Amino acid sequence: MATTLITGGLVVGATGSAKMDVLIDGGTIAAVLAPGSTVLGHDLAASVDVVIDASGKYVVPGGVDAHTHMEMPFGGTFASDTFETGTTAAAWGGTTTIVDFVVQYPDQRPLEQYQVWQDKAAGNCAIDYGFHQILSDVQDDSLKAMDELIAEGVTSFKLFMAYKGVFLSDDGQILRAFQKGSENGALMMMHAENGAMIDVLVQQAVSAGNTSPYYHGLTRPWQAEEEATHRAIMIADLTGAPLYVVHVSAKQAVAQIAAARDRGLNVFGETCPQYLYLSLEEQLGAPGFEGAKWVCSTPLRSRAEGHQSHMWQSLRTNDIQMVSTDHCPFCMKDQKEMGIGDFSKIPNGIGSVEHRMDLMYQGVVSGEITLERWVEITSTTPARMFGLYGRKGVIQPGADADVVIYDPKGHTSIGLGKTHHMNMDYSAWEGFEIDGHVDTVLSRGSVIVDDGAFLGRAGHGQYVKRGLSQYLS
Ligand code: DUC
Ligand code: ZN
Ligand code: ZN
Repeated sequence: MATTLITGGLVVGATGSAKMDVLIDGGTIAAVLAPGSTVLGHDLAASVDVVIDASGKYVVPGGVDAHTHMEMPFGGTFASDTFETGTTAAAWGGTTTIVDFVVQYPDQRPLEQYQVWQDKAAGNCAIDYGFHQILSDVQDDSLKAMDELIAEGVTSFKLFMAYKGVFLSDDGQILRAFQKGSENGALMMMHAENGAMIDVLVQQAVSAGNTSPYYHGLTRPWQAEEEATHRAIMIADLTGAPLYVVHVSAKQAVAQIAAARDRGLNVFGETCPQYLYLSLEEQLGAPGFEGAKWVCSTPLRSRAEGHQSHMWQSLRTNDIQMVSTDHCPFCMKDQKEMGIGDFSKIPNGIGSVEHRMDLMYQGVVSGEITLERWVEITSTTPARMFGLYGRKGVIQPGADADVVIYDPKGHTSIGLGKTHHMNMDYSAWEGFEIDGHVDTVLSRGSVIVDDGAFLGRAGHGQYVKRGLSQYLS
């Protein structure tokens, strides 16, 4: 394979930035050198096959989106991105690794489902991919499967405190799974919402004729998220399992995570761009059925209550450690439309896998986070959290050459017919303007996006076997 030199750029890492040249040999980073370095008297630029001039641009490790649902069967339909369309869209936006969720529904065997997901992804991905496993039927067989899946590189397991009859595990089941996680080192992931409270509120709203998408938000109040987050933390404390709370949206849930961390527990939180930028009032409250575009769970929160600004603050203080998308796209036509007249039938999910790096970079522009923190929360920490660090999440010798050249003088207009490559008939981010641009994306040394052209291919992406979390204290 070719040798490549990326010259003149500012190499940005989680702990600092410096003008450096990056030498790539095949699929791996060979060296990070002072600009214009010669090696044993050889001018590197004249010796390599390809030189990429990154002057005036940022050179960052490829994004790691640790929470996606490609082709997920959910809400009576399937998430509309396939592994091919979803990973291609991710590549366009500077994400070079995803960690997707294998789903076990009740009565299904985790290992069989793992194989189903491997088959769906194999040969179809444009970027590298790993898997978490959803457990929705915790019994002896699934507990045993947790050990076997770790050997396959599936080292994190998601449980649900909501979605009764679909995903929900009761507290006893959660306790047993966490005991296993404490024993085998798995990272336990939690969808923390009190499903019993929510189910009653939903039933009451629909019976009262309150059926518009806005009520999705009102029937999943922050109290349901805070209570479930607290309960999950108590079970983690009792069992000693490390806990990662997914899609945190309520400031009160952040407070629970922060308090647990202050007590020294291995408790972590993820948020998503929608909880930083979008709100109950503006999006879910849009006229007519429009709000369905933003129906996801946990729901968008009230801006009047200050959740969004608090979430940015939590990213600065490390009360929340990283940002994933929870990419779970559905089209309006025939999918979201299933919930016209009853918001509870709207498939839950938002598509963002293409825009996470840009949306979070805009937080740098607006002064919410630093340039280094941008890299940390979108790449380095996700890699460490999910046992990929060293190979992913960092530009250093020996790492996979997953590199994004980002132009801070460029511009990205998000919207259908502009930058949209996800398989959706609308954009949840229509009209968002980003003061930056993903110019070039390399995946294991291959240029897969360059100057507005997709040069990758389905099948380039490889399965990455993950180790145990490297983020635990
Ligand atoms: N929340 C969503 O919005 N979609 C997928 C599953 C989930 O927990
Ligand atoms: Zn969830
Ligand atoms: Zn999810």
